[in-house]
Amino acid sequence: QLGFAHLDDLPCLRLQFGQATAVIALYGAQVLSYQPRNNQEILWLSPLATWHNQTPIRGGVPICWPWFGAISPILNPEQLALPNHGLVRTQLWQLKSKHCSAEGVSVTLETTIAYQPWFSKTPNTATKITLQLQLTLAQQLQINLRCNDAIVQQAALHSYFKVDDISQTQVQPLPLTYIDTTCAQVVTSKANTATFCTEVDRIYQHSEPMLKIQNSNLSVGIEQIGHDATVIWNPWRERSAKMTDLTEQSYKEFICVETAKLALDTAAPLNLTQHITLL
Ligand code: TA6
Repeated sequence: QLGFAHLDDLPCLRLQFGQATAVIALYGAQVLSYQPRNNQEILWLSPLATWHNQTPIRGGVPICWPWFGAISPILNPEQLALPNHGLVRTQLWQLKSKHCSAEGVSVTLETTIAYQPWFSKTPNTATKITLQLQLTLAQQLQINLRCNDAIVQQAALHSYFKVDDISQTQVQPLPLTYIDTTCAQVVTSKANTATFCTEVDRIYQHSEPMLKIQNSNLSVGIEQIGHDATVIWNPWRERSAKMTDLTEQSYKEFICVETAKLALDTAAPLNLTQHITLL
């Protein structure tokens, strides 16, 4: 089944397949909820999330495109003030198609954006780029992001997963080496498992195709296809206190496991898939 829903005044689509439900906002094509069975929420959405005044929604599965994070002064010598995580989190997407069958329910959302690459030296040469996000609710939740233009681009599905207690949460298996973004250093760890007792902001290159979040009462599998990196993030207490759309307790309730394509060296069409499964 497929229906329209509103969260406050946010236009959303609601998908249902058996007991499973998913909600996706047209603003940012952002998945906000995935419940594989009644009242078992897998994703985390901030109680202070807002979408007004061009603010990205805090939680769910934000789409980062065509760059991830802040474009650093090295990549962006003009140091233009460009939004963190790209341009489409605050874009209104349109429902392009829908499909319901015995195997699942699927919607495709599309947005077209006039885009001039941040590294372009030629003024006024923006071209129109179309992005598609396909969301399929079946035995698992499948998210697929595609851009058929072969432009230099990064992308990430910046998923926020709900946890009972961040200090009892583990993510694995991860490579031993990662970039620690909190201190801009490459770190080699002895364990292939991430645990959380302080701020964590890590970029893992070449991570396993299937990751697992182990929480005190449930396990979630995250399969990634077409990605070259995984990002793990929890802001912990001090950093979240500076963020207006997180409560004091929020950091205890989520872990971001983000599947990403970060290499800037290829100009191939983008095709990223993330499958989320309750194990
Ligand atoms: O993915 C990790 C990260 O880039 C962090 O460094 C942190 O800034 C986070 O994403 C959230 O970014 P946002 O733009 O949503 O506030």
